[in-house]
Amino acid sequence: RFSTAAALEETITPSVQISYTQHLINGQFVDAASGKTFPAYDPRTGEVIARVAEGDAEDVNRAVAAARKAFDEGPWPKMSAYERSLIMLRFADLVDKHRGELAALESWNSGKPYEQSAKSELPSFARLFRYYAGWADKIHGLTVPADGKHHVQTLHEPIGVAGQIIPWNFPLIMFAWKVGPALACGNTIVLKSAEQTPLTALYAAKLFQEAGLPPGVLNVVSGDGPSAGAALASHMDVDKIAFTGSTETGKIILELAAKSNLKQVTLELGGKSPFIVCEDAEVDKAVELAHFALFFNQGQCCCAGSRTYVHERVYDEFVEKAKARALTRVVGDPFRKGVEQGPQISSEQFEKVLRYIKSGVESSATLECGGQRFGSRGYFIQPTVFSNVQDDMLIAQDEIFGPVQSILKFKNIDEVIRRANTSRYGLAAGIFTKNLDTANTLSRALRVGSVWINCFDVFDAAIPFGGYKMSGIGREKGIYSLSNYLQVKAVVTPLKSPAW
Ligand code: TXE
Repeated sequence: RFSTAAALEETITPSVQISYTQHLINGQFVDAASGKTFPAYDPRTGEVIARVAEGDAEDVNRAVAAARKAFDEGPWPKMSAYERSLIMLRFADLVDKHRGELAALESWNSGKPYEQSAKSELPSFARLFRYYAGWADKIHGLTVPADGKHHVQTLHEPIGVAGQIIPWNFPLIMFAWKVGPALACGNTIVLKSAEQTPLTALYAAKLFQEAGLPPGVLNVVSGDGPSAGAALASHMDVDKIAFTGSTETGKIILELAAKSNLKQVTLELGGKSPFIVCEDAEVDKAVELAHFALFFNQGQCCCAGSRTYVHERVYDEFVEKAKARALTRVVGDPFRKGVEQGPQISSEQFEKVLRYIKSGVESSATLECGGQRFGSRGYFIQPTVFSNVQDDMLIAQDEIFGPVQSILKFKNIDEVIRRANTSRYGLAAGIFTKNLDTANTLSRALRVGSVWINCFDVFDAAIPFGGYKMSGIGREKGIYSLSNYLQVKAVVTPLKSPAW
């Protein structure tokens, strides 16, 4: 039961004003140096909802200069860590206070269900900042037992100016994964939001000013990747760049960092994650979890379980039920209660997903359901299920980033390990089994950064996340993310007393 296409004709008006559309540089909202603006869209209709300052190299220069000054002259990196954590906690309280507006803005500009934004993503957003606030005053160096008569210690210092480039699929959550650890460690920041979703980063940055963050510590520039993004990645005064997006762009970022000042780089890139349903699986539960693993957030998740491997013994039943479940997925206006799936983010992504569906049909996978756009305007796509998918098909190899489930059959564990690991990606995997030996064998053998056993997409602030292979470099969240934003300095002092 898709929601009726007619229901899309009357869009629900979100209850929020778009108040912030300029760059935030040095604590001030300012126009682009060029005076240019670009449109932000409502993906339900393709209509323009705001015009936003369009940053280029000059705006990035200004933002980096502000961040540099705020780092070099302080007070931020020199402030007591406790004071830094209090500002982050105040920010989290303001996020709770403005949860409704932030969630409405997030859903309006990205098309994700409002209930998902308000009940899951905004609480996680505030939680992430509280988590990192907790770290701020718990970052210690070590005392080192070096040979000889020396007192040796390490200082864990902030790196300096962090450049951060984020994507559009989770605009606020990605903001938190980047900004949280950078601030906790005492860095200053220039963040470039995705051109598809510039609005919530500006709103959040405004709340940070209100929470008492000193000017220049967090600067937000909106604009395109090849202009503003590339200027940030290649800037000589940026000490570190963190990026989330496509593997293709990740390679460009690494190259720009190498060609400029060898700034440190962390990358969180694409995926083609296996979701493995073993022969002992309770099929109904496996179907529901595999459905969530793929279709959540319109299928626009880097870790989506986009290769559903099902053991031959339960395969036929699984395919039948996966199709039935996809047919009941409620597609519609993301502001309507009960809607599970809104539109894709943009016309580009909409076209890309439809191209992959076409390729699946042409490569003779079996189209079980869906396959078409949904409705006649905006970027909605029917939940789509393919069975009989083979490893060498494009739909089993490339990141589709849409509501398209590909089901593949396997016979035994060794085979599925080999096949799951042939991907160039290694971001995540799901395993569905009651057998502990099978779960242990698979979780150790799979070359991926996250393994979810009988669960999926568990994104606690303390759990590290990142990729093997071409899914990225480094880990975000948890204790591991702090090292992305710290330099280690060894300090050596001779010991004068021969006895001590
Ligand atoms: O990604 P880009 P796009 C994947 C997904 C999607 C595909 C393309 O498969 O279909 O990528 O999406 C900035 N220098 N993911 O084109 O280009 C850009 O402005 C510096 C997976 O949107 O990687 C944006 O802020 N920056 C992913 C960010 O990079 C540049 C989430 C991401 O855009 C740049 C999104 C350049 N030359 C897409 N070019 C995930 N891992 O979650 C672009 N950017």
